[in-house]
Amino acid sequence: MQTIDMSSNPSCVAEHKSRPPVHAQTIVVNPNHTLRNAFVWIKDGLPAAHWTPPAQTVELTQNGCIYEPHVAGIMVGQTLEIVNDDPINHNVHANSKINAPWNIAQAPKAEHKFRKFASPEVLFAMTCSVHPWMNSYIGVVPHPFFSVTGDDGAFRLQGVPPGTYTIEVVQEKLGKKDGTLTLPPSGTASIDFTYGSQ
Ligand SMILES: [Cu+2]
Repeated sequence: MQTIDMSSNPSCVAEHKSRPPVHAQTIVVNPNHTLRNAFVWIKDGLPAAHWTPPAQTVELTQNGCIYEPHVAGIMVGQTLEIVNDDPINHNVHANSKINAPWNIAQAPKAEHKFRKFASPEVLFAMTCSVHPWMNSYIGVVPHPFFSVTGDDGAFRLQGVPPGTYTIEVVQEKLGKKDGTLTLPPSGTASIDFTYGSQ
């Protein structure tokens, strides 16, 4: 991925004086040729149930004019906690379509902001109205069975009841794929997804 050019904003550049160059995270390929930052969730097949969101917040931090993490999952009704660690203004814009979109300014080192999402929505972009290179993605899920692939390309969904499920993976640039997975009454099951030529 290309190095992000922050030269239009010296304050952002200053934040990176002692850091390595920052690259766009549109597609991040791990050393083992797997994809990082792919969002994986159970799209269909769960029994009808109300899943209570955890009290723990999901944090989205603006640090050096970059969002961290780049991709996050959150449950319907769970709190997103937005943090500005930078000495400059940011403006967080949730580009959601099912949930009402919002746009909030956050001053340097300001108090944290808190937002919740009322409806499932996988996946939408968070952008910054001040810094065009800033983006991250959020998946809002009605249950706790979601994951974001890490530096080994793997995902793990734990505590899933036995059943047959549609598992969907969503990558911001490469799009969506799904597959069917049957989980036996005890034990585990696995599914692989591949993008590009095979
Ligand atoms: Cu910004």
